[in-house]
Amino acid sequence: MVRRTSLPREAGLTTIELVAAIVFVSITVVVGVRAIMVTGTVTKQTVSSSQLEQRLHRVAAQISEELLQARVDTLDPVPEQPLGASTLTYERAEIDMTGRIVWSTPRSIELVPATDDPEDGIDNDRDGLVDEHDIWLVRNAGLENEQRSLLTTGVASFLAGESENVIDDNGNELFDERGLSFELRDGVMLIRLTMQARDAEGEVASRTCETAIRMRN
Ligand SMILES: [Ca+2]
Ligand SMILES: [Ca+2]
Ligand SMILES: [Ca+2]
Repeated sequence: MVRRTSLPREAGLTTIELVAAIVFVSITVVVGVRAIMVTGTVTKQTVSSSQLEQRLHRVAAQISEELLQARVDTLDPVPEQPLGASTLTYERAEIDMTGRIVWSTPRSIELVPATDDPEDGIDNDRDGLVDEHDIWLVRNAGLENEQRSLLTTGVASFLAGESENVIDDNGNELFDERGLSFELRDGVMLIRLTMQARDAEGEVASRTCETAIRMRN
């Protein structure tokens, strides 16, 4: 008489349960990772109005602080009406080791199209913004040891109310000015900036600010 114990049957059930448990855990992990990825994407692409406002004023303050020590007669180009400028090169006052004021090597603030979204009227990188631009701060501009720092992304292609038609659509006496615009008027630099971001509803929000600083001689 062959005696059969219940051990193999119990072991078999345990194995099936174990496999089922592993599959369940794997699915849970995959779903969890996907949820994190989706959440991360939304966080990256959407910005609340107050966050956009804060970002706008932070960038405007950084640019103002940088230009506050720039010498007016080193500005290239001189950003006067009717075009102003969206990119500036200049020298800046700095304190050397002995406490004396010296002039820096050339620096520049540059507005350039975002790498993944060339200017063609199409949202190539599908972030909800069309032809958005970046602002770069460049130290040792044009020299072998040039250093580039990204100040911000999400700058509008044109300042709020302006478009590319050789008309001053927004009535500020500049023609077709960009999302970052410099204008020198009687020794005062006007810095205008329009930034954009997609909000949680998928709408493109836009904010603009204007800052004025007196340039040093
Ligand atoms: Ca584009
Ligand atoms: Ca885009
Ligand atoms: Ca204008």
